[in-house]
Amino acid sequence: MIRYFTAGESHGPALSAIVEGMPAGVPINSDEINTQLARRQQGHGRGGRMKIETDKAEVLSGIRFGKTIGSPIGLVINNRDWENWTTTMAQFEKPDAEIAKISIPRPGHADLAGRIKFGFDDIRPVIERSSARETAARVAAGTLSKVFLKALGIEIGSYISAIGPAAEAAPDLRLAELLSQGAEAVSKQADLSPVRMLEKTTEAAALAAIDAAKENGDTLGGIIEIFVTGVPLGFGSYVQHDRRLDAALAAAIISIQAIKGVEIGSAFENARKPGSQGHDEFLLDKENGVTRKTNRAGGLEGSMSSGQIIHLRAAMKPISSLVSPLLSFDVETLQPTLSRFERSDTCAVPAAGVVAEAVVAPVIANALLEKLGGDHLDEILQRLNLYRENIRNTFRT
Ligand code: EPS
Repeated sequence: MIRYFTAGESHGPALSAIVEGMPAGVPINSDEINTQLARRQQGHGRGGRMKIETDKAEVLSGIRFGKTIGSPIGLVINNRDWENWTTTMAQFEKPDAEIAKISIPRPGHADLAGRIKFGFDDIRPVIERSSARETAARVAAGTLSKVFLKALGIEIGSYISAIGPAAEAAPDLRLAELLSQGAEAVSKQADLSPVRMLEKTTEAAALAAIDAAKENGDTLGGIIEIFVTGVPLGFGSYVQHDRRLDAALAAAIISIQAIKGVEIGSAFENARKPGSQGHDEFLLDKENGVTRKTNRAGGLEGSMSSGQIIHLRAAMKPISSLVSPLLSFDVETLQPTLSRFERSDTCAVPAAGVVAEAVVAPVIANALLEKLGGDHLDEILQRLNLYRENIRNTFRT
């Protein structure tokens, strides 16, 4: 099974990740991780930091001659901004220079609970590790699983359906066509847009909304649509809470900084409908076996993959570092005051879509490994093909 950890402070020397459990034989092109890191840096509404960084991952272990060798994969992404923070973030000797302590927590951020929980006399360490800068390391780590899955015919993609008040009225007409080519086709199309949207009218409204928010010292959240194509039915399990694939996917998405909601399929709309209109009826088809006209369940039934496209939706809150201050207080003096501004983005929803793809990948990869096992890509592909063939034979009439 694949496990990974990240380390690194936002303004420390580097971010790093260790990915353990990646099967051997997965071809990894050196550009693959960096392409995903560059995608994560894009998007209208990003702040000054993205002008400083050009994220590149160095691979320290686990890959030989362009293929994984089954051993832990070490990844490092240097922070170019570190050179501006060597005093504030000095690792050993406390510098002689006076370093201003931060004592005013930003509402909506980790600042207050982190400061009290860890017993700091300064909010700085909380800001450093809770920062969404950490998602660069997660994208690097998750890309390995994404590449592994792609080699097995399983693709992950995303696009943005809402930013602040700019929300698409209905899914773009091209969505079904793009998904029929595989979920990465959705991402490719979305990546052509500065807000990763498919629908042009919504894109224009989103760009205007971000510009207005920036002007007002405000921030915007939004909604991310995530798809996984090529997953056969029966990954995950209903037999125990920790084997449920829907729960694992929801947990992975919620673990992304600033994500406050996850929906599977059209769950919230379904909740307002009677059962007769809230499911995906089976249709038997001579050519394709079992088919459905709808995918309200988002490709997950009984906590297992249903064989339909997995569709997740994530709600990102507006970033909690605002130029326009919110009401706060000073933790040292207990005096009410306005929150301080920490350099940030106006909107990072497009980037969060790329992060969502990356965190979903190891969950799907693990569901696959749990079902089929295997230590080498070829062995796993053989098993998956046999499983797919068995499913096809079951439905052959
Ligand atoms: C972030 C604050 C900003 C963002 C950062 C997330 O960082 P800084 O304070 O250095 O300007 O730019 O995002 C990234 C650095 C990144 O790579 O995504 C925060 O507080 O979460």
